[in-house]
Amino acid sequence: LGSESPLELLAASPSHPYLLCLKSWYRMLRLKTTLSPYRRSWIWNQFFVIEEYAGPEPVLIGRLHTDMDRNDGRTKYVLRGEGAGSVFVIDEKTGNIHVTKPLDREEKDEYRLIATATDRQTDRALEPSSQFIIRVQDINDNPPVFDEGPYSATVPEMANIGTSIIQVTATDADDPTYGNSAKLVYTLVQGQQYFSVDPQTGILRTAVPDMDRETQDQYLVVLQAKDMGGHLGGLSGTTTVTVRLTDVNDNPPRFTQSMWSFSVSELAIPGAEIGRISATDADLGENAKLDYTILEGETGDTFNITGVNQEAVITLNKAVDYESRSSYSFSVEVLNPIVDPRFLRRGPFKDRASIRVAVLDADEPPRFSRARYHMDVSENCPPACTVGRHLMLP
Ligand SMILES: [Ca+2]
Ligand SMILES: [Ca+2]
Ligand SMILES: [Ca+2]
Ligand SMILES: [Ca+2]
Repeated sequence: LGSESPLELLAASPSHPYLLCLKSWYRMLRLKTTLSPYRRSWIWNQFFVIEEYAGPEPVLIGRLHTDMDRNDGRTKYVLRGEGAGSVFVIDEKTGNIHVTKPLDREEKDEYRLIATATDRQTDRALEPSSQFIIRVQDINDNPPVFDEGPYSATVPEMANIGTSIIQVTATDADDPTYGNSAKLVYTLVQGQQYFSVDPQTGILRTAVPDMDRETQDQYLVVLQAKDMGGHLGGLSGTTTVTVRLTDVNDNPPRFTQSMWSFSVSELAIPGAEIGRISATDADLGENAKLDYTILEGETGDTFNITGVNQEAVITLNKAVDYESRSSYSFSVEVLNPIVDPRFLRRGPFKDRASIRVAVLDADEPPRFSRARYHMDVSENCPPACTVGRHLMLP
C-alpha cells in the first residue's frame, strides 16, 4: 500500500494455510480503501480464520504494522474487544496476531476487536484506535439434517405420474453464502422405482401411474440430502418417508358364486330367512359399499333381499304353496353405489348371480273344507245313523 498507508497488514509465512485467504482479502481491502473518500490510517478491517483449524502452536492470523514503528521497540500494539487476550493474542512488539484455539463458525462467525498502537515510552497513541473484524471462514463440517423426519404421507392409488406427495427439507448449518457447503441436492436412495424427488425443492412425486393399493398399500422411501451441490466429497443426511396409498374405487364387486340353490318349506311364514349369499369388493369403505337387489321378474315380490356388508340375506316376503308352485328362479344384482368414472372402462361396477328356491312339500294337518256345517237329522234316527258327510282337505 506504499507510503500513503502507514499501517500494514502482513500475512503469515507462505506455507501457512491462511495465506491465500489473507492475500485475496488484502486485494479487496486495497480496492475498498482506494475508493473510500474518508481514508484513515488503519487500513484493514477484516482478518480471516478458517474454522476448526488446530495446530500444535497458536496459529498466526496476520500482523498489524504501522509506519510510525521505527523498529526500535518503542511501538506497542494492543488488542481489545471480543476474545482479545484469550482467543486472540497479539505480540505487542511485532503486532503479530495469533489465534489460540480452533474456532467454530457455526457457534460464532465473527469477532470485533480494537487495535491500538502506542508509544511505549510516552504511552501516547501513534494511531487512532480502530475496530476491525476477525471473520471465521466456513469449512464444510456440518452434514444436512432432516429436522422434521421421518415423514409419513399419503397419495391416492392410481394417481397420475408426477403427483406431488410431500416436500422434505433438510437444513445445513454451514455458511449458505460461501461456497457449496450448504448447497443441498436431494436424491432417492430407496424407492426410485415408484417415486422421484426434485433435486432442488425436495418435492416427492409419483413416478408410475398404476400404483395399486390392493397390491401394495405402503412404501418406504429413503431420501438423501447431500451438500457440496451433491458432488463427491459432500456430506449427506438421510430420512424416510412412509407413503401410504389411499383407496379409490378401482375394483367392481363380485358375487362369490354365480349361482345359489336354497329351499323353503311351504309352511315358512313371511320374514323367514331363505339363505345367505355373498359378494366381495377389494376396495375400502364407501368404495366397497354393496347394494343388493332382486331383479324384476316373474317372481314378483315373493322374496326380499337385505345386504349387510359383504353378505346378503334372502327372506320370504309372501307365503308360498308347494301345490301351486314348487320352485322359483330369479337373478340378484350387487353394485357399488358410488363409482369413479376413471375406472368404468374396467367394466360395469356390478355383478349378477342366479338364485333357485325349491318349495318343500309339508305334511299339512287335515283341514275342514268349511268352517261351519249345517245338517238335519230325523227324529226317528236310531242310536247310530248317518247325519251327513263332510270333506277333509289334505
Ligand atoms: Ca454442510
Ligand atoms: Ca462450517
Ligand atoms: Ca369397489
Ligand atoms: Ca381400490
